[in-house]
Amino acid sequence: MPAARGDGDAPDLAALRRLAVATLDGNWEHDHTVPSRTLYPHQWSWDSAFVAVGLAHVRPARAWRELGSLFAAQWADGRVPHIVFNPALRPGSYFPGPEFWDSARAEGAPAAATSGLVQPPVHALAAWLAHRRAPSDAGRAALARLYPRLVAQQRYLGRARDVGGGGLACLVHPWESGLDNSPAWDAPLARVPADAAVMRAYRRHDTAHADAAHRPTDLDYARYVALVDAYRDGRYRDDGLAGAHPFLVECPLFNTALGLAEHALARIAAEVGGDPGPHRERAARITAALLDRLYDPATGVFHPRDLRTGRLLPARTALGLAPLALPDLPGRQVATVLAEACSPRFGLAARMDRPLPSHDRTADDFEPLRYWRGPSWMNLGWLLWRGLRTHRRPDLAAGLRESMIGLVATAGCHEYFHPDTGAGLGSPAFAWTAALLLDVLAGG
Ligand code: 9WN
Repeated sequence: MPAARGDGDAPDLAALRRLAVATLDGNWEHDHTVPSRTLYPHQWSWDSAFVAVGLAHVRPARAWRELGSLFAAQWADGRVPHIVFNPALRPGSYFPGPEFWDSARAEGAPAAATSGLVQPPVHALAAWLAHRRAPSDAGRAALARLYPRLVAQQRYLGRARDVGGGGLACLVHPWESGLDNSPAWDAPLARVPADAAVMRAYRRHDTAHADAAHRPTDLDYARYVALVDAYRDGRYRDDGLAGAHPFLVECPLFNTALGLAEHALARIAAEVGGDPGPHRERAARITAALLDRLYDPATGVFHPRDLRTGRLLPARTALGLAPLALPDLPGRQVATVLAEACSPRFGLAARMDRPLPSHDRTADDFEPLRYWRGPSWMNLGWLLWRGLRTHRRPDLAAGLRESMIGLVATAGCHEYFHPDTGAGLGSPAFAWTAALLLDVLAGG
């Protein structure tokens, strides 16, 4: 049933806005927003950043609480954990839960139980956007409190995680990319020794709430578990990662977020009495490192680098389009990335006939139903939409915006959408879909 279609089938924008606000209100949990009441009942790192962007339009005080509660769980080394567990929930409400991560035994972990991994650092951008959308004295004070924490987050990623030594942060687990089972990770993940039977010892929570055919497989999960085991056994220390940890990759989307964070921090610094200069310099260095290490002139797009082999990973996923969001991406790369985005692989157009997919729809391993292996996701569209406006392509930005609004108007605030039909998939009341829709409706 259409969620918010008006007369003549045009989206009813006011109804859509109400639906988005109701979704965010329904997922609000004392000091944060859960991505989904069923599938993801705790607090997730990059979800909270996207949510803050949307909340700033309608519940600005909550936007600052959202970011504040996440950063209250920051580790002493600056890492912002990818999950902050809600102690009020019963054991088993998510796998892997707090007992599996065992963060209490790691040095510098906060009092709250958390995971030991990170997610793309989109928080400085979110904080800056929240401030711009709803400027207030309380917001400025919250921004000033967050600033040193955001700087510490960047320092952790830029130092402890620069395992490759080339100025980019490296990921130690596919969960850190936010695109967990993207085909980009297939080759490096396949080298992680694991047996799907290991999963008999655990109870997956996701497949109780979502179709197993849409989710990562048991073998994927066995490898996810093995990677956490390895990192946790070293108490989540990053000093011996090089040459030892079985999964080490540099991701274009993650490092785009790292660069965007420095651009945002430069503006935040100027606002709260800090020095924007070092942030601008770091932003320029990150863009240069992305070009140097992850851009492939043969494909014209960015690819993750596998630090175990030293090679670029060949899959052409939506990760490779993300650097378009960088304001200082040179014109040549803007043109080649746009050519890829507008090709039949991704189908971006001023009038889109299908939603933006998360993976090359012409690839053999494109799967329209399985999570990050094809379906359309609002956060990927939103990042690209921002890039299109930054690089002055209002025609394409308008086409993508219309497509994103159309998805929610037809299917509701689903977690992700079928890349051909636009049917809603995954969790039906998903927070970042609602939040980013609010931003898109407001024009960014
Ligand atoms: C593991 C919460 C998170 C998102 C990720 C998405 C999914 C978790 C899972 O859900 O990951 O972190 O259980 O599959 O891949 O991007 O942050 O919405």
